[in-house]
Amino acid sequence: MFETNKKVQVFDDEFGNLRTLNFSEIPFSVKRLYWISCVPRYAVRGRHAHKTLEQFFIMLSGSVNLVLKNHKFETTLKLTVDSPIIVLMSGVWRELSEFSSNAVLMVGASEEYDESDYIRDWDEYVNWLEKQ
Ligand code: T46
Repeated sequence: MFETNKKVQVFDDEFGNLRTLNFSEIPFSVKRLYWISCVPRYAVRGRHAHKTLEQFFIMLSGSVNLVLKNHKFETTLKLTVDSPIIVLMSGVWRELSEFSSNAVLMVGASEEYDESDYIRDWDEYVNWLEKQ
């Protein structure tokens, strides 16, 4: 469902923080980056799954709650700048909530944007899962 074992190099000191991720750590070719910020506290984002898209999530600032689930499993992760990078496989439902006011989430994706890859309805998602 997801992996958290990717190595980030940390060069934090009294002059600030510098962290690096080599794309060789990521198990897919990165075709797209996007980032989410200025999310109001009441907002819930995501609420969908991807049929094929794989992604990695890096919290650049602040925090957010990330729920990952399917019809049999559910977990909630609180992502902060010190959390491991989350590599998310395809076929997982995700919901993002409780963005802190300074939250900036960067996402790397295995494909360019394609709305037909999204399943945005839970019942449709469960039907799709059962056919896999
Ligand atoms: C995901 C979570 C974490 C584009 O046109 N191109 C893009 O690359 C993206 C990511 C979005 N859009 C458009 C589609 C919608 O009109 O931006 C609008 C907002 O997208 P969406 O409602 O999908 O936003 P989130 O935050 O619910 O979901 C996004 C990603 O779409 C999704 O893959 O896993 O962030």
